[in-house]
Amino acid sequence: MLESMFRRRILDNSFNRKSRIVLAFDEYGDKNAVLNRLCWVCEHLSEYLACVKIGYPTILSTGLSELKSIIDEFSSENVFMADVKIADVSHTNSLIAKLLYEAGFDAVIAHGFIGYEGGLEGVFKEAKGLNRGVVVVASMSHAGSVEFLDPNMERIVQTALKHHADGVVAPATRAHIVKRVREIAGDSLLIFTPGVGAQGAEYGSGLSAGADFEIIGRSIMYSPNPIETVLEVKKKHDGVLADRAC
Ligand code: NUP
Repeated sequence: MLESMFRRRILDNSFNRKSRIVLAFDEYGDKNAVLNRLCWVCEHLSEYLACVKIGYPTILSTGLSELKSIIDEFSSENVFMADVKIADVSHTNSLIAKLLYEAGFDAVIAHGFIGYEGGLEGVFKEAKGLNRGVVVVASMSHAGSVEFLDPNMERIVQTALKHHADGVVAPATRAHIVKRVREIAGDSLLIFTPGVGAQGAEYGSGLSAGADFEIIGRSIMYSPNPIETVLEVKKKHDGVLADRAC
């Protein structure tokens, strides 16, 4: 199986910038203000980031075509992931993924609970055709994830493995889940862990549990000094990675 362009690009960025941070960009509201803020991130913060993850609040505020122009401007240096947690039937999923990939996103996040046949299938086919990435949600960082997602987490990870997803999302807020995902997936899947900072888990807790990346949004974006906060997070990460290497 060929390494997808997304996997190669995010790992290169991570290595070159010594960063395990995926910035969650969820700014919303006035279109121009949001686009300007994204430009600011790309110009001033991205040298410390492995990837910029853009979510619904931003996409719905700016529209895809205006977002595309920013992604085009900064894509040679940056990796962009669309967090729209695709969860429809295959045909619709395929259209959503196609539009996002055409807008320049390197990867999309899709929900794993929908299953492959007639569901995730459309996302994977689109990704394969364009050599882009797919990251599957296996478990979530909020408490309610234990109701329906967590009992099926292992099967979702198996599906992600079987269909050569690039990675999975698992919660930094529940380290045992991240550890279990790593046991099942080995190095075949990248593990992205949200929940650190604003949602309460400590910086470094996802990496300590075995993740590759921590997804961090508000605690950086709403910090009075985002660059300082990013450097603080990186320092924490360096400590955890040094411990992990022992
Ligand atoms: O389980 C998940 N939890 C979560 O918070 C899966 C996600 N994709 N996210 C996203 O991660 C969420 O939508 C937001 O974009 C980011 C976390 O941001 P913050 O809580 O650090 O601000």
